[in-house]
Amino acid sequence: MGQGCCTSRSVVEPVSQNQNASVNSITNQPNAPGPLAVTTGVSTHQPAAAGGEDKDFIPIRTTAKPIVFFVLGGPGSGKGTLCANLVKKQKFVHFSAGDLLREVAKEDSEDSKLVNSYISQGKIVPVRITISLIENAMRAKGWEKCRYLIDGFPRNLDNYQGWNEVIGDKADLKGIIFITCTEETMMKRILKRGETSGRVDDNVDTAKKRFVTYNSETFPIIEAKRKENPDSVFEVSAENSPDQVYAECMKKIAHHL
Ligand code: UP5
Ligand code: MG
Repeated sequence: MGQGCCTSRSVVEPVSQNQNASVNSITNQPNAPGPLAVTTGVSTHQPAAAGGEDKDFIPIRTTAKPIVFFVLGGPGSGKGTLCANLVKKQKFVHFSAGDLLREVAKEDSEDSKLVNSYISQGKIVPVRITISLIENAMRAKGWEKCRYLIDGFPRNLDNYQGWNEVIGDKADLKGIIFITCTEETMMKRILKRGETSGRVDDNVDTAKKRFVTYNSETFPIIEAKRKENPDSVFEVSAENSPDQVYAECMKKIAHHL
């Protein structure tokens, strides 16, 4: 399963100078935080006494929304590998939806049989299962205290609607890190990993089914997001070495961190 460590995060947004420490004046900003947000007037500089004016006092706003990036790309393209580097170097918290589901598949329950059968056929597990795993995992890590990479989700329109219904405005979704890779490279990587992974889907037949599902259901989501807002899709080629993939990704997302 993906891993990472939480860091206390403050979204620091200096507002105009000459404003006293007025919380209301901050929440009245057009980009005011949502219902879970906390606003504070914290500054290293002490504000002037009530009624006075202090030119140097700059209030700071702290939002209580987790920052989220979705990480999408074909099967075996290198989503998990890139995420591991982002965790190591940028202190993200990483959840692979596939890993969360594989944990469920190991249990002895009705859901586990269902999940196992979907994964073995390269099909997409019903969103009610996946979204609750993701939300629980984020809450267990501290919710707004972390910034998250959600790897391999959303995989289709239904997944995306599930996210919007359950999490939606409660998170600050920055966009999709979209990893591109040829099927030839992906197949080679899957089969190499399959020598030791023990994954029920790391074989030629299931990999081919995963490619079909990716092309017909996941790729259209990325295209739709790109059409809606081209700046919310951060495309990265995964044909190069993991270090180069990481560097290219950082160039694209750095200004969102
Ligand atoms: N590798 C990686 N990057 C490399 C590089 N730059 N150069 C050389 N080698 C590189 O990498 C794969 C292999 O390639 C590794 O051996 C790695 O060392 C090497 P990895 O980083 O693991 O690729 P990744 O894209 O994460 O591959 P994965 O197989 O995990 O992607 P999938 O999207 O197929 O799998 P996932 O686990 O996300 O989902 C599995 C199944 O779960 C799905 O098919 C579906 O049935 C189900 N699922 C859902 O139903 N809903 C969900 O929301 C999520 C999953
Ligand atoms: Mg993976």
